[in-house]
Amino acid sequence: MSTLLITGGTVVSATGRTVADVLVDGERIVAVLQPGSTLLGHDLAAAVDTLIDATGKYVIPGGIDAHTHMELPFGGTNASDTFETGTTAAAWGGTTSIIDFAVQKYGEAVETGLAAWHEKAGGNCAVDYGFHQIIGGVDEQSLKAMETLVDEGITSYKLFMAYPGVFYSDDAQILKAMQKAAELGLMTMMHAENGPAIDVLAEQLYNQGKTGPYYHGIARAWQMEEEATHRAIMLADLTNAPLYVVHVSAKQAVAQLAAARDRGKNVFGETCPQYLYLSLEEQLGAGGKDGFEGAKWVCSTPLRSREEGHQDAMWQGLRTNDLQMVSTDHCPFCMKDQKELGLGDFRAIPNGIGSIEHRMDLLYQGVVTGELTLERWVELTSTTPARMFGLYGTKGVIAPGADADLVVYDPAGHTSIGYEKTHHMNMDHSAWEGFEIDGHVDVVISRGEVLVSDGTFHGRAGHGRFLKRGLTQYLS
Ligand code: DUC
Ligand code: ZN
Ligand code: ZN
Repeated sequence: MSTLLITGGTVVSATGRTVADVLVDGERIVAVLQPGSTLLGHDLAAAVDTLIDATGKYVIPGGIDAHTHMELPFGGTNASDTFETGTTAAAWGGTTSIIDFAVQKYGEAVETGLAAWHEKAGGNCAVDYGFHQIIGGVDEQSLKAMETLVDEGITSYKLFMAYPGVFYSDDAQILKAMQKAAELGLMTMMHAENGPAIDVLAEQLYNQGKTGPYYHGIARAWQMEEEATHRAIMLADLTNAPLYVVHVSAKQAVAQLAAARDRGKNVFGETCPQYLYLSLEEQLGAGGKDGFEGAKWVCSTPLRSREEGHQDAMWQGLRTNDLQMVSTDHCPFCMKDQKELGLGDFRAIPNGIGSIEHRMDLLYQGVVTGELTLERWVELTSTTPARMFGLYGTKGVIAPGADADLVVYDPAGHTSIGYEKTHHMNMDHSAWEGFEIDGHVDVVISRGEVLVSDGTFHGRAGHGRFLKRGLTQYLS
């Protein structure tokens, strides 16, 4: 068991900041100390195996990305990051835990889908990992199978109001699943878009010759997100099931969440970096309405119009806690052979963007520009994900007894994002090409092991362990 001391950094939590030393023994944090303190006469700096000087830097709990899709089968192909490449990229970016989505396909047993996910991830992750369970076919069998999820450490499951014929659940199925979830204490995660209506709009656009990626954003209109968000909230209200709406991008959907929260409901929302920074006009429309460049940014929910103010509403929602978290929805696809499946038909472009490596940096820009406080940055990227998904205490906090998942972040550093520069995700492009970041992930530690330091990766596939999660710790 090795020991490690981080000295002189500003330790940031969700509620404050203080200059302190952090002592790690083996996999755990054992003390947060006054800087330079000698513990019962021991010169700690001389006694530990590893000494890290964090003077002038922030020491934060490792990032938790609660929404990733490694190797997700989608649109006739698979998301291009394996658990090894995706979690390695996560580590480079200061994320030390992920929660990925195990998939139950329609017609398959939940247990089979879950076992397949354990098979893919086991022994392959560089950082710790947990699972949510996608229920792709709500029926008597899958409802029964939900009863065993809590014992498996899987305390949240996802339904889709979109993608008819693939993952889609209708209202009757959602109602039944939420009733079961309320009984079991499971968190219902919802992809809230009206899929059947979107498919009609998409077909109409295609038939008019509007076939480029830009029209993906037109077909998936904000009304489709607002309506589904409202419907999900009402079904959750009726069944008394806590609800977490994933990848919120429309300002009208945030308003629906805010209204429900104002009524005292356990309704939560997540947004993603792409909905804070990118837009329908600039990215989906890159290369013109009929160009194909925009395929890089085809994801669902879609990027929204900047003119309409959705991006500003996301930042505001993060400040007011109408949105509680920022996850990536990391679901990377290469342009070659993957996004290209949708050349001439935007409906066939696999949906997803790769961001796992950049979430901490991109959100830190919100601190730099004054959108967020330093403490809120930590809360949105680590502490709330831990609380929301039953990991808090072990993860999401710098305190004695917690896992030593720590990031030393240099606010005076700089990160130039680019495919040829800082890119470890298994993709042939970067959705964040050219983004210049004020700040730098200097050192990344997972359960006491230094994964990244001095611009070098020291981690390994297999270090990451499966996280058996408890029930949500966020309910009011
Ligand atoms: N949205 C995406 O962009 N990709 C995967 C699934 C989803 O809902
Ligand atoms: Zn989704
Ligand atoms: Zn997703």
